[in-house]
Amino acid sequence: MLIPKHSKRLTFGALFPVGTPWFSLRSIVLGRISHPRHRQRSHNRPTRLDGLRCPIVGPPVFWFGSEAFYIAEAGIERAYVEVSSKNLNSVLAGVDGNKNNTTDNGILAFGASVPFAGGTYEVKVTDNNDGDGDIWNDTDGKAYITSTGRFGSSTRVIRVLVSRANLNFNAAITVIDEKCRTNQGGSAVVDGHDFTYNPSQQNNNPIRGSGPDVHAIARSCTTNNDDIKKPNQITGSGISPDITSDIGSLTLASVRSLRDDLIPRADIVYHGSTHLNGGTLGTRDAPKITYVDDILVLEGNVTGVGFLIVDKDFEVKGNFTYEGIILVGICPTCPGRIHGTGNAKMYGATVLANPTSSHDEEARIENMTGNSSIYYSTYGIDLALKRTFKTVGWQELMN
Ligand SMILES: [Ca+2]
Ligand SMILES: [Ca+2]
Ligand SMILES: [Ca+2]
Repeated sequence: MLIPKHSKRLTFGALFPVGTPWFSLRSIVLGRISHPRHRQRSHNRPTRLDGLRCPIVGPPVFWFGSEAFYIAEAGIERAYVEVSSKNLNSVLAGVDGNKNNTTDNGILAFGASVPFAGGTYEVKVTDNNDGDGDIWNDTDGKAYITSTGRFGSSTRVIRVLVSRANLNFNAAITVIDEKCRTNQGGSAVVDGHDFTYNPSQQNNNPIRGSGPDVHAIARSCTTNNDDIKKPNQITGSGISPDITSDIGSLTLASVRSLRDDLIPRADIVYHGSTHLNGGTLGTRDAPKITYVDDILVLEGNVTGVGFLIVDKDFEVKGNFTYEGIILVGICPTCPGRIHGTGNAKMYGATVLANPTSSHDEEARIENMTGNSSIYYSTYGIDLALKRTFKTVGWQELMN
C-alpha cells in the first residue's frame, strides 16, 4: 500500500480510489505543478492538493509544513512568468546584466525574498551542469529555478529544471540554401536595427529597441541571383545594401529541430493551401504557434504574435502585422519561398530555406516590392521564444 491510511491534511482515498497506481498519482501531482497550462495560475493560496509531498522517487506521503510547500510553489510559479519571457543568460546575469558581478546573479525582478501568505519565498535561478564550466553562462537552454518556502519553523525547497530555446539571429531575414535569390524594390524595407512595433502608430513608426543591431539579410548560400532596386532600403549594422554571408551561430539543423518541436504544440493549424482574409494569430499577452503545412496567402488585415511556420510559399497581399519568428520552408521536403510581402510589417526574425528542387532549387524572396517593412526585433523574438519555455524536471530537495 503506497498511500498512508491516515493523514492529518486530507483523506487521500476521497481523491484517489485505493489501487490508483503510483505512476498515475505521480503524473497527476507533477502535472498539477509543472504543466505549462497551469503556470499562469494566480498567486492565490494554492489548493490543498498542492500540499501533497511528491518526491521524484518513492511513494507519496503527507508532510507537515505544507504551508511552506504552498509558498515555495507560489515562488516557482511567479518565477515562470519572468523566466519564460527572458533569455536565460540575462536571467543568470541578474538585473545588472553582468554575470561577473555575481551578487545579483539569478535573482529575479521581484527580489531575493518575498513575503507571501504569512511566510516568505526565496527564488534563485542557477545554471545546470551544461559542460562549459561556467555556472553563470547557459549553453544548453536549460537552468534550474529553486524556490525555498518558509512558514513558521517549516522550510520546503522545490527545484525545477526549465528549458527555453535560445536562437541567435544575425539578421532580420536569414536565408539558408545552395542557391538564393532576392528581388526587392518599391518601398520595401528590410532593417537589421533593433525595433519594437508601436501599436499606437500602426502605420510604421516603430520604437527603437535596446538590443544589439544585426544585419538586414544574412545568407548561407553558394550562389546568389539578386535584383536589388533600392539598396538604401536594406539597412542594418553593415553598409547598405546590408546583406552578409555570416548567419552567425544559427544552423538549419537547429531551426529544423525547433520547428519539429513546435508543430505538435501548435495552437493554430491549417492544412492545405490556405488563404486568410483576416484574423488574429496570437497577441502579445498570448503568443501563438501557427502552422501551415502548405502555401499561406494573407489578404485583408491579419495580425499575429508568436511563431508562424509555413512549409511552402508564403505570400502577403494585404496588411499583415506580426511580432515573432517566421519560419518558411525549413523541413527537408519543404519548398519554401517568400512570394511577396505586400503591406507586411514584420518585427522579429524570419528564416527561409528551400531544401527541395522546386523553384529552380532556389530559396527565393520574390516581389518584395510593396510597402513592406521587415524589422529585426529582439522584443518580437522574445515574445515567440516565450512559447518554447517548458519544465523538464521537478524535485523537492531535502533540507
Ligand atoms: Ca550580475
Ligand atoms: Ca553553464
Ligand atoms: Ca544551462
